[in-house]
Amino acid sequence: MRLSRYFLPVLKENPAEAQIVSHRLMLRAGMIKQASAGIYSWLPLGFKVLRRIENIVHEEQARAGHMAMLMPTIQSADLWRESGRYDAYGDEMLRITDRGGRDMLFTPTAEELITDIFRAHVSSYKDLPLTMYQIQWKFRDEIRPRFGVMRGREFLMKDGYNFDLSKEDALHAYNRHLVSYLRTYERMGLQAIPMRADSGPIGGDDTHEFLVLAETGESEVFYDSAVTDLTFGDRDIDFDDVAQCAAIMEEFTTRYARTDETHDEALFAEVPEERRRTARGIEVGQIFYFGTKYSEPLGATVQGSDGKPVPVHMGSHGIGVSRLLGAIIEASHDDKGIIWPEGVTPFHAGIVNLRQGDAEADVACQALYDSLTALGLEPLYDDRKEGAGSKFATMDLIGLPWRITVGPRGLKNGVVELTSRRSGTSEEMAPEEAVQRIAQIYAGIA
Ligand code: 5CA
Repeated sequence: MRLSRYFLPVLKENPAEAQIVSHRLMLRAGMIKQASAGIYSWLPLGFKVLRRIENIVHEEQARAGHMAMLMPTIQSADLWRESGRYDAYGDEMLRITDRGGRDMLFTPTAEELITDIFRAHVSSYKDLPLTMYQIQWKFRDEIRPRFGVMRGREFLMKDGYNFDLSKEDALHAYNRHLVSYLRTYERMGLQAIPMRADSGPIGGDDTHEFLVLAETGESEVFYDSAVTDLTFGDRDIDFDDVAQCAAIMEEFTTRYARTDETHDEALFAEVPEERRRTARGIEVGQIFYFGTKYSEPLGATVQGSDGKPVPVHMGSHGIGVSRLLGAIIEASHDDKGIIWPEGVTPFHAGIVNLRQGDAEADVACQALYDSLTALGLEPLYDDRKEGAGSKFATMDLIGLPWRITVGPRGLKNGVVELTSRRSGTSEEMAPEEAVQRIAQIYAGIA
C-alpha cells in the first residue's frame, strides 16, 4: 500500500476525550472514529489489525478442533424468556421491537441461540462432543462505556460453546479452551494470565478470566508472581489428549491468581510474601463451565447409551476481539506511539523514501516494495512529499515493527537502513539483505 493513497487520518493533537494511552493512540493513528458513545467505526488501519486478530483466533480455534459458524446479532426475546435471562439480563440488554410488535434484542452473548440450534438437530450421544464458535458483534448497553474499544457498547467477541455428554467431558472442553487461549494470546505478543473469577450473568461454578497486566486495567488482581514466569511457547498439543490438557491447566492455574471478585486474603497470605502481587489487569477473555444451566430449561437433551434422555453439559468461552487492540497497545507502546507485535501488525514493514521524486530513491523504494510483496508480505510505502521528520513521526505513531529508510546518500554506498521500532536500533545494509531479514523475522512467527 502506498501511503499517498491510504486513508490514514492521523491526528496531531491528543484528543481530549481519551483518558488512556491506547484510546489516545488509536484515535491519533486514525484507526477508529467514535460514531456514538461506546460505538466505533473501524477505519482501514484499525480494521486491518482487527482482521489480523480475528485470523489468529480462527487459526487457533481450528487447531483445537472447533468449528466456525455465525449467528445473527438480532434475536427473538422468546428464547431468552425460556432461559429466564430476558428479565435477568437487565438494562445492559438492548431491546428492540419490530414492526409486528415482536420483542427482539441485540445479542449480548449467544448461549440461548446456540442451544436452540443444538436441540433442533442433535439427539444422540454419538454426535458429541461438539464445539462451535463465532466471531460476531455484540451489544451491551454498558452504564459507563469508556476507554475506547476497551469498554464499548458494540464490540466484537469470539464466543464458543461446547456440548458434552458428561461433566467430565465438559471439563476437558474447558481445559482445551484454556490451552488454546494461552497460545492464541501469545501469538498476539501478550501474556494473558488465567485467573479464577466470578461468572456473572453467564453463570456456572468454574470460570477463569484471562488478564493482561496493565496499570489502566479495570480489574484489580492478586497473584503469585511465579505465574508471570510461565510461557506456553511452541508446545505440541494433542487437543484430544485429556491428560495433556489437564496437566497444562494445572500448570497455569494452581498458583494463586484471582480477580477481586474471588480474592481470598487467607489463601493469598499463604503465597511467600516476596511473590505476592496486587496489580491491575485487562480482561481479554473468559471461559465458563455451567453444566446444564441452559440445556435443562431449553430442553437440550440427547439420548444416552442406555436410551434415556440426558441434558447436555455445556460451557462457553469468550475472547474480547476488539478489546484486544486496546490491550495490545496498553502493553506495547512508547512516547512516540504504538509498537505492534509482529503477529498482529497491520503492515509488516514501512518503507520511508527520504527524497520522493529522486529517480534513484523512487526506483529503490519500488524495488523493495515489489520484493517484499513477492514474498507474501505487506509493506506500507510512505511515498508522500513530506520531510523526513514527519515521515518518521507517522511511522512511529502507527507502530510498524520494521522500517526501511531509503535516501540518496545511502544508495550511493549501496545501502538502506533497517530500523526496529521496538529497540530503536538501525543498521545499514544492502536492500536485498533488508528484505531477507524481514522475511526471516516473519517466517519465525507462528
Ligand atoms: N458467553 C460468554 C463467553 S462466550 C461471554 O459473554 N463472556 S464474557 O462476558 O466474559 O465476554 C467475553 C469477553 O468479551 C470478555 O472477556 C471481554 O474481553 C470482552 N468484553 C466484554 N464486555 C466488553 C465490552 N463492553 N467491550 C469490549 N469487550 C468486552
